[in-house]
Amino acid sequence: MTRVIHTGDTHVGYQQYHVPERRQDFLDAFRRVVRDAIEGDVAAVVHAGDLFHDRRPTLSDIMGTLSVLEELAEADIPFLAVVGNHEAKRDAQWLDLYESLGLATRLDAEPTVVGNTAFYGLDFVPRSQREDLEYDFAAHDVDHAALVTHGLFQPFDYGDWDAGEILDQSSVAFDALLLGDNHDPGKQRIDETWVTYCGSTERASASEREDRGYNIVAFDGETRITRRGVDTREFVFVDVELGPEEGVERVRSRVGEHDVEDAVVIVGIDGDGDPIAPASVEEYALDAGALVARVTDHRELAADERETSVSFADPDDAVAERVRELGLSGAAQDIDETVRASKVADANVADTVEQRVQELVEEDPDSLTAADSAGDESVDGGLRDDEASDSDPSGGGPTAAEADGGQPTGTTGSDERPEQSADEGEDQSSMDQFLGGDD
Ligand SMILES: [Mn+2]
Repeated sequence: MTRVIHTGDTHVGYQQYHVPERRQDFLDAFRRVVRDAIEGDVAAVVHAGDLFHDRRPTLSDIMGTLSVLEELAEADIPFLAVVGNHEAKRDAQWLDLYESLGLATRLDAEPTVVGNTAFYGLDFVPRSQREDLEYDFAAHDVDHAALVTHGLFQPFDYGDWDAGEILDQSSVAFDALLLGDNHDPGKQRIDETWVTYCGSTERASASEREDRGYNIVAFDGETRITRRGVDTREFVFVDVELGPEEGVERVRSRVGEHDVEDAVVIVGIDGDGDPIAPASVEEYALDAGALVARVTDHRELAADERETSVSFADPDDAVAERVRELGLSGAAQDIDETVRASKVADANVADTVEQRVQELVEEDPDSLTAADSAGDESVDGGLRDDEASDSDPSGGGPTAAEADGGQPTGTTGSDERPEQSADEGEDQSSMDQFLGGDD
């Protein structure tokens, strides 16, 4: 029997809600999974992509992840992984750095055999490039085979990549597809093959209400998939339906029913009643010891007859949603990321963009043509996990400010203005330093 942990969507480096504690939480969750692997003496940790939240993790994110992988290596447990859409760089990948240090194996079309199972990998592939895929995997001579990959797959909801098609076309018969990208865990069968998402290990969005965890997959004649939870920071969800005469007192008292110490408190207001200043509720929760408090007043959204429901509790979400609706080409999204969200210091944005446009045009003269429709491969978040990599919290700038101030926002706004610090640029480690690659 070969028993492995299947995890993914770790999103190390995500400073959610702009608080450093949240950034630490994502790394801590990864460490918990690895310690479970060591305690449970599994044969391998299989990672289905998005180890990092974006393609420019800071040096401390890289070092923190390194120390977790070292713990795993000391226990002689291999770390087998693929590259997800959030962290993908254009050339060498962060995973290659860890592989060069003997701490990881980047799975590919050749089998990596652990016990009685051959593991294969397929990195995230943008939609426009999927037609060319051949699903040509080298043969193995063990009892079982699993493919690890990253994307939104049918038959799961929101799937834009057909897992059944991969199974039909693959040169190797798989017992399981171990997937990342969709942060909601799930498993389904396609004929004899299990297709399963492990889910994220920390809440990368307030829409991830369920407890977080990972899969344990055992290959032993048949394939068995079970789940185990990960201890994460408390999120307190308070959904208040106000009556006609009710107001802020009612909301506060509902929040007061919960122990919010060190928690992320997410308050949603619906129904009738008086207008409410979200700040007063957020202050109340913070006074009670909450780490973060966010209030979304759905009544304001309803009054504005908005067709889509966007959570303005996190302006990053709102911006990511709008960018997604624009249906930009991959190249345009790349440039948007540089201008709005990346950690490029303001003073360097113009030069960086000029350089990027030149590179893009050299690579492919058509790269700046608009995508056919919103929701093409350029969409780097959205349904996938609600937090596009473009929504990197350390950026912000005019677009974020517009979305935050120009919409009927339910948050205070004032505490959410991302700090656009030129200093941050200095903290950026380029992989060039490590691998000599060209990013
Ligand atoms: Mn993800």
